[in-house]
Amino acid sequence: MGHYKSNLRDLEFNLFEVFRVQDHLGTGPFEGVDLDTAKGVLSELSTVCTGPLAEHYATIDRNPPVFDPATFSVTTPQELKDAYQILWDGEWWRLGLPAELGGYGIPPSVQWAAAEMMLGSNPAVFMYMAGPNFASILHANGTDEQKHWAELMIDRGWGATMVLTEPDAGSDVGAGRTKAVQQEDGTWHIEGVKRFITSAEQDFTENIMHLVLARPEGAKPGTKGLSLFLVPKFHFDTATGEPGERNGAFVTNVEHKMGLKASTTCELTFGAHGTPAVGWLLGEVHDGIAQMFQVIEYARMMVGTKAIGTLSAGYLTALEFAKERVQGADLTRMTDKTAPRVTITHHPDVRRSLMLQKAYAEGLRAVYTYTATYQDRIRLGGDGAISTELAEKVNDLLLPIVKGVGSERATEQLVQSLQTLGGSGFLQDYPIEQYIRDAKIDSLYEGTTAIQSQDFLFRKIVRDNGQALAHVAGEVQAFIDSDAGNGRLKEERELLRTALTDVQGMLGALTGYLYASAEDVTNLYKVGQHTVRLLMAVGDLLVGWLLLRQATVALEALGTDGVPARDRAFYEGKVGVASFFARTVLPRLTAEKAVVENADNALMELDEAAF
Ligand code: ST9
Ligand code: FAD
Repeated sequence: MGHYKSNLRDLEFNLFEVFRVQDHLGTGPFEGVDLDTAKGVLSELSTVCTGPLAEHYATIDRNPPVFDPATFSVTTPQELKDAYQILWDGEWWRLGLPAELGGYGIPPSVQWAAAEMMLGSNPAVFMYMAGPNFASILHANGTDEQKHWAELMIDRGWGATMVLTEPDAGSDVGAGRTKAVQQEDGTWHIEGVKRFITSAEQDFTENIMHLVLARPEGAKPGTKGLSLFLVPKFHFDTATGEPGERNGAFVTNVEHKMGLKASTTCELTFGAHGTPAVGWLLGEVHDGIAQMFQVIEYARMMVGTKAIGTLSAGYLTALEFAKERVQGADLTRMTDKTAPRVTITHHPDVRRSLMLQKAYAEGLRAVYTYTATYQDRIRLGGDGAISTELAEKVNDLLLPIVKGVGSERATEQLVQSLQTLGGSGFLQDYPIEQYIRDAKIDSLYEGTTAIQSQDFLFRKIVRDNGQALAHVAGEVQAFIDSDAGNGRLKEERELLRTALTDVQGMLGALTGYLYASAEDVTNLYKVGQHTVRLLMAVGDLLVGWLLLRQATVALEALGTDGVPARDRAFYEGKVGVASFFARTVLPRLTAEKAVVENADNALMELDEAAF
């Protein structure tokens, strides 16, 4: 029915065979959920995502929402409204809510598996569903009255946005000029222009709650001077939520984009069209950037998961095509012009490319699931093995990997998925060209890859004194030193050992430059040239490690009696892909380390005119 292919088998393998999420089901915050419920949610959602939700993915790309500048309004296609209704009526948004707001008590690890399928099937539609999720931020940070508004947002199905970016304040959020002027009644008037705001206008929810960063008059410069204001599209009866007068936050443009066209990307102008844009300070405290980062952390995980879900769908599309497409003879008979033609899966180069796509799709899925298991532990309040505090740090450490590496590898490997289809991949008969267009944004919004890499090194490693990193590295080391794989994975574990040493070497060189910057500040440039390299290298290390962890689980399963043929192929694939990645990708980290160790500042000394 639709374009989307889910990988339910692999999602379940990660959750229930590798990370054994079920061990925490039925306890504490997950009391109401058992293994059957969790599997039931995923399997029902897989049917929705491969079926009706996916059906009009291409239609809404070709007929995106239309903006009317005269009325500051947007008309969305009926197919988009229908798809949104499928998710809304199915109450799939409840998966992300805490129990006190009507959530089901599903652990984050299972939620993200669910999110992967929705995001792979119809990402723009998922993103319109931010209302309940953002309401939970109001609920966690708001005054008693604002907590009630959060409930109204959920009960009445409002949309919601996160509003940071301005024409001169993108990565540098602290450069924002939108100001907030306090009124005698305690409300604030917001004045300024924000741009690129996702879902700031549509025509299928009763109201939209904008979560806006603005600077109160007289507040200090930078991010620390920003406060978070709640600015509804329509004023509303604070008891019932019934919408009233239009508030003065108007969408004044909707961008024309490369992809993700069904998602409105809006210029949002406050207080410039005859009506003041009235806002309420969240929680009545000036702590805007920290509050907004609660939203951003969720959104960064979402963006990485979106990219990885799209990569998985791209890979499965390429694989299906390759199994059918007959072209050329087997390489061993290339000189025999009468040799039978074979499907392209017989060609070593096609196999190489497919296996690399599989490695990143499945390896990165394991990375986001691994990350989500720390979110489970945070909900559990620690799990005996590690404290909540450490679980929070590890989650923080891994978010830029999920977001930064997930998006970069997805873009890169989706191009390979298209390549597998030859010229056909370039056509709109297949979804991959749209996957590439729709996924490219993932390395840009919610902080570009450069920003993720700086967050990773400066905040998540250096400022943390390497605590979270040491925990993860300790897990990798313990795996290397174990006899996992019953002797089958000995060589791969040695390759992983070298990869870990290489990453540690890169980190050692970078921290060396960092300390040397106390003497000569230009040493910081050497760090800045290589933060993305480090981020990507750690991503490869984690992908390699988790694929090997999966392979050990697979080998164990293969060693038991009566493995069904379908499962046998699945498990053999796990061993094959782990070994392939260890042998063909991990050795490259040695060269990456050498590049970092030999860093100089020639690049920075070159005159701009020479570029
Ligand atoms: C965007 C939106 O791009 C894209 C689309 C989103 C759509 C959302 C849809 C959601 C759908 C939901 C559906 C749910 C359905 C549910 C179904 C469930 C199954 N961690 O380093 P400093 C804070 S939005 C935490 O000095 P600078 C911290 O408070 C636009 N906090 O920064 C810190 O203070 P302290 C996104 C952090 O130099 C303070 O900031 N734009 C972190 O002042 C200052 O830190 C961007 O992302 C962190 N990692 O500013 C901007 N980092 O240190 C990217 C900072 O005291 N730029 N804080 O703790 C940056 O991130 C910059 O680095 C910067 C720099 C702005 C932070
Ligand atoms: P810039 O910050 O100007 O960056 C340009 C280039 O310079 C990038 O390659 C970047 O990596 C690099 N760069 C910049 N600063 C540094 C640095 N210090 N070190 C190294 N490299 C650097 N924003 C919202 O607030 N809400 C939304 O809902 C939202 N949705 C979006 C939807 C779409 C489709 C798009 C395109 C954007 C959206 N954004 C949203 C904005 C998005 O978060 C920003 O585009 C993003 O943060 C980058 O900012 P910028 O575009 O101004 O690029």
